[in-house]
Amino acid sequence: MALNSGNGTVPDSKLGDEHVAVQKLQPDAKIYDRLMTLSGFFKQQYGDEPEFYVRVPGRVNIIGEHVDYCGYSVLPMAVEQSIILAVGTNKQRAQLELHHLDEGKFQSFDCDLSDLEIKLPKTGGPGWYSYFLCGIKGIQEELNDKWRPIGMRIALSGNVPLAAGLSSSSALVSAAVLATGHAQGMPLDRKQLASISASCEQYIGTHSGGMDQAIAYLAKQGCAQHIEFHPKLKGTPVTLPAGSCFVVANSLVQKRKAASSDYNERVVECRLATRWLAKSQKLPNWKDLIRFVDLQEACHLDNDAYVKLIDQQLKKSIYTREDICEGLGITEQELETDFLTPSTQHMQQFKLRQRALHVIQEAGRVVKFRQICEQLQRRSSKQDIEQLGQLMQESHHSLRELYECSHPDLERLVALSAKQGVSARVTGAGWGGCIVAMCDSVKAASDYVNVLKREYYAQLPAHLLERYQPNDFNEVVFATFPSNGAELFVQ
Ligand code: NG1
Ligand code: MG
Repeated sequence: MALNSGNGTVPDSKLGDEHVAVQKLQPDAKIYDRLMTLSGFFKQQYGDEPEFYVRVPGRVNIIGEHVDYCGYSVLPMAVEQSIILAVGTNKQRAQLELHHLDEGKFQSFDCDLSDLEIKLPKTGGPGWYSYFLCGIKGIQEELNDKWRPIGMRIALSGNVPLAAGLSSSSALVSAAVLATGHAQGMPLDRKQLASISASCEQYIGTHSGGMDQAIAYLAKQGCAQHIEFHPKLKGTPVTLPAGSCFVVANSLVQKRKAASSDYNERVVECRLATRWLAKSQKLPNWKDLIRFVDLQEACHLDNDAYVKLIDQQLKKSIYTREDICEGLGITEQELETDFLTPSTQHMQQFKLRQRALHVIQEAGRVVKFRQICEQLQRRSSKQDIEQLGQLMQESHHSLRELYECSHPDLERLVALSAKQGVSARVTGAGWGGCIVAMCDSVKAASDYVNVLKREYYAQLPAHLLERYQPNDFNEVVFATFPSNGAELFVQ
């Protein structure tokens, strides 16, 4: 099997694992049955065989929440749940055709690719296919005048829970990027595709960081990844403590991030806090500094000095628009055009100190978490494992108190966990979605899951029952093991 590298044809074996290799689909592959079902559906829709398949996983973030867009590292792992695509191309007709296996829920979509447009409704959030269009647009912009309008017929299916903080949206965007890149004959460099995916998901209107797309491409089976964004994207495998088992529990409170401004409000507060601090340090380019990490570098601050600076410069109480304009020496007009994003124009109040403290301290927790995992490789100690749990608890506390992105139902799950002696925290953006919990063994995880089934899921209040038909709950609370990043198969 050979891959088009853009400047010739390179055998797969020479590309190493920084590239997505084209693999021959083996009947013993874990994903085989799902792909064959999708292949049958593809044939039914389009009358012929798909040319290739794509699989991109969702992820669970173990620690490092709401820090990626500030330039700080995170520690996620890919989950087994994924988006899969069956793809056929058509060089004669630049048409995109999308059929979701779950046709009842996701309406089919088609459009002309020579005139690609991502339309976002004023309310209600974007249609599911918009995420796919983002991916196509990402590759189109990257290739620029090398872009060829090639038609794509797609069948897709996904089992990543939606709007649950497990990154179903980025799995879809990243899958579209991979399929389009391959159809265009691009070299499939994992880091490059991750960066393209992160930038183009912003067409949805969320000013997110790059965590989800990075883990979607850089994940390796069996380990979590420490992902750094600054000075450039880098993934380092982190072996989780021997015997530990991570459990994901979905609160069933859905949070459609793109349909609300909560996430972007936090991004805006972080950017404002960075500029406020930069101005206080008399940096002439204070207006251009929008990530905490850039200020940290410009002022050579370690984490303790950073926290001290925040403590000295940012007040506890709420900043009004007037406070911000006066402090930064800008007009309200400038605030709106240069500092607020389209979905945050309405903001009247800002919390700068609380958001800044969360980010800087959370960034420290990520580094510590990785260090402890590495120590545990050399000598296992109960104390170290307890410290990991402690870090997860501190992260949750900070997300609830300083970042204010928890939810009463998530709090119930975290409290039930604490009662079992299990450390747990909200994972993903929050305001709903999932918690991630760390158990000491597979057996402990299974006992813990049973407790949650009994005490949370078997007693769902009416507002959650409406959305969820109870079954055995295995899809909403499960132990999870680190899976592989993006994959491409041919038959
Ligand atoms: P989720 O909640 O999975 O969509 C979001 C962002 C991440 C990161 C986390 C919070 C997107 C695509 N992803 O994840 O970049 O900021 O929130 O840590 O918006
Ligand atoms: Mg998402």
